[in-house]
Amino acid sequence: MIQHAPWFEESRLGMFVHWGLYSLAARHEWVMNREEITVEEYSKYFRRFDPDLYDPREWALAARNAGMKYVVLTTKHHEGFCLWDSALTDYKASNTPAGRDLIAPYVDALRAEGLKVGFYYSLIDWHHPDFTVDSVHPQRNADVGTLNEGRDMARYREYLHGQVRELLSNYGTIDYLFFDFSYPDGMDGHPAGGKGRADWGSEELLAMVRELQPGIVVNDRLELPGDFVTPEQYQPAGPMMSDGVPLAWEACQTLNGSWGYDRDNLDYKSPDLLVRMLVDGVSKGGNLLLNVGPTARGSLDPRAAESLAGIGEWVRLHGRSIYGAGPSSCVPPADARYTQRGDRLYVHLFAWPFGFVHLPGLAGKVEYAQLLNDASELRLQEPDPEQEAYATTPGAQPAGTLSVKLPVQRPPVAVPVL
Ligand code: H79
Repeated sequence: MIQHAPWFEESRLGMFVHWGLYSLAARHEWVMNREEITVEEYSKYFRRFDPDLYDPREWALAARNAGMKYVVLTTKHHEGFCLWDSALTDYKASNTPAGRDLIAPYVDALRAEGLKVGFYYSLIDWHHPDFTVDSVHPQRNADVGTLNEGRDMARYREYLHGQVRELLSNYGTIDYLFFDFSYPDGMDGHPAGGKGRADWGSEELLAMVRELQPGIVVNDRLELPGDFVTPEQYQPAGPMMSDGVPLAWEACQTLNGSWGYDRDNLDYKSPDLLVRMLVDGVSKGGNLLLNVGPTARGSLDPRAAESLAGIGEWVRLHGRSIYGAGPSSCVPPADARYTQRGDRLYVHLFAWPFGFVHLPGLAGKVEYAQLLNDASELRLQEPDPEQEAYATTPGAQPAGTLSVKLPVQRPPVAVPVL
């Protein structure tokens, strides 16, 4: 448990928003890197950034209806473009056709919906003239030596600290900060190497963050321990630990493999899979930060909105097994996960068995059982001691197994709202 911010692990579900100039390219937020686009070429997006449909109240509403408790927006991604009116750069929304600070209305909209406010800030910056060309820089295959002449990471570091100071000073209470990311050994063995703690001035930066926002939670990507760890696009095999102590963790996941709006990518995870990812995470003590990539006009893609609605429908009926819940010390049967809150054990069945679900070790331990979606009683069948004596054949239930009678059909999730 994060002592100074219990809200974080109680929330379990948040919304990540990736929005920037890459939303115009609409082919992945790493487009500048993947296509080795120069700062100059990339400016075609800066000149055309005109989000006429931007209404963060819609994002906030979609998040709330999906059962999310916090939202995290890319104030600046690796491309270097800033959504707020930073005094430290001209590369910002206020100098595009958008013509204004886009972070203030975002913060206001979240607060109005009772959501916690999160910022993502990229440590990497492919636009800043002092950020040295390295193994993930778009110009990594050019003459790095020449390109790095006159670049000075000390000046970039000052810029980075100044920008974080702005973000944490000018928008009231900020609950959450996601720095992205360190790669000290570089990527793919590229001779230009990578960046880490010394480049970012991580200790000093983190101290400033805590001083400006004492209640904030910060992730673990400064190459220093943070408040929580951040598996990206995978689910850990079990609770995440360090020296035998459980860590707070949050898996960030995409809907379709891309973080930024990716128009032609139709590889969407189904709401059913997304719910299983959420449940799997909570059963292992983690949060899910689920991403959407709004369009360059600022609206949510209808397919993303549909996914969020699907999750929301499930969470509305099953939230008691998610919010404030965590792992159980009991071991679930195959194709199932347990989540637990106090003395309530929640059994999530990923495959609906026929007739009964058999729960090893729970005989004599359960007072009452019900389905969560409609609070209908489930009848319990304690093991028959005479039968148990003979339960030595392969496939027989182990001693102490409680059987719970189920309806033949998995109950429908959706119920009419009256
Ligand atoms: O903001 C989202 C991503 O853009 C960013 N973090 C999330 C939250 C991110 N993308 N990739 N990474 C973090 C990890 C880096 C992966 C890399 Fe590669 C492997 C960089 C170089 C090798 C994949 C292959 C990306 C570029 C080439």
